[in-house]
Amino acid sequence: MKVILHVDMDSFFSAVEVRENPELKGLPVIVGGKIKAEEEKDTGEPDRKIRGVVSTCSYEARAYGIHSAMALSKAYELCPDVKFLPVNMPLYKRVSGEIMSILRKYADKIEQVSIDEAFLDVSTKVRRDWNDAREYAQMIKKEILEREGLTCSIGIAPNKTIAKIASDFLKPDGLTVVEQGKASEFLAPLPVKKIPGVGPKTEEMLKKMGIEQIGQLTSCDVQELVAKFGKYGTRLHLIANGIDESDVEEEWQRKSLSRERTFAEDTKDASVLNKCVDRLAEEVYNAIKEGGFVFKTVAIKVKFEDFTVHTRAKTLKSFHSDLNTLSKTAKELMMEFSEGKREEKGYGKKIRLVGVRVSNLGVVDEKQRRIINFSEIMSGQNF
Ligand code: TTP
Ligand code: MG
Repeated sequence: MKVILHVDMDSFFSAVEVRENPELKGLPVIVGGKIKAEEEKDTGEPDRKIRGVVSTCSYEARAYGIHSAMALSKAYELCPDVKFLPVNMPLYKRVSGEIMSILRKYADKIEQVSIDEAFLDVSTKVRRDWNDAREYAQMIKKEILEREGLTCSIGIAPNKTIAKIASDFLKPDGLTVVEQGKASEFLAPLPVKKIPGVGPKTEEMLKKMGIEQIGQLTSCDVQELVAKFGKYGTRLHLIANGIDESDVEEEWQRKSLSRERTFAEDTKDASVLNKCVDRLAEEVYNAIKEGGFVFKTVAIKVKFEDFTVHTRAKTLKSFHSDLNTLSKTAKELMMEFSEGKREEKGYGKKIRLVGVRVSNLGVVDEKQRRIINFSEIMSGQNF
């Protein structure tokens, strides 16, 4: 039995902001505007003149008709009291990484498809029936809620497309199971736009053909769909019939794991810097442990008060997975920037941000008793 889960976080950016600012709980909240650079200070003041669009909003804001991609000015018109927060991408990326580490533990295979959603193949984890699958998903929801304070919606189905449609079926905090053999029954009454990839244009064209619900696609002549949409026509017909053979594709492109922190006040204090490196190393270590990774390369990043960025990396002879090696290596690398040396090198500047990264990641394949190396590439991007 093939069991696929699609997990999608609820009103992701705004849910994270509400978590960080509990006084916003229960209020209409929008996150949007221009992307806030990591170093920009958040004024906390709603800037009604701000241009840009809503990235997302809380479900309380959605009750006013506000939605993603709406102009901020329009959102304020609909709800003058709405709380506005600028996009804080580094924060959401970090939370996303933590959520993906939790999900990874539950999956045979995982494919992250956006910052807040992933497909999980859990076929070998769920052995008995679809009730088993439901309980498994409840465990995942519980862990995400307990550890991250966030809710998600999950769809469970025999294939990816139905799982995705199912996760969207009940939101927020939903759980929808579509059992094998019940797919077309589940899909039939849904509007065609629920099929991933069907945008307003396709929807309009289908409407002209008299097709508004997914069920109507099943009784439609495939040739007619192919004539209108080419190959995608065949796919539409298959999906409507509950068929999708695509596999969950593991993200072998994962190359590094990192954590970084900006100090409240720029510092030169070696003990503060070392403490910070230790803490970051521990956070990275937790992510490694949860993901079941091993690492070969440790790197640190330092951003000075003038925003110049320097990185130092060391590749070890073999794979490691322990905290001691990680923090020891990171602190050794940090020595380069310790006060004496910095002055010598002409740096002599205060530090505003420190980051710790591991790359050259592998996973231990217990069956074959060997380490599968993700990639030898060490990319300097997206530290
Ligand atoms: P979504 O999962 O589409 O939306 P959501 O998580 O905010 O709400 P829900 O899933 O409960 O319906 O997108 C995930 C994040 O991506 C979202 O929190 C913000 C960002 N995003 C944008 O920045 N612009 C957009 O137009 C959309 C749709 C999302
Ligand atoms: Mg979402």
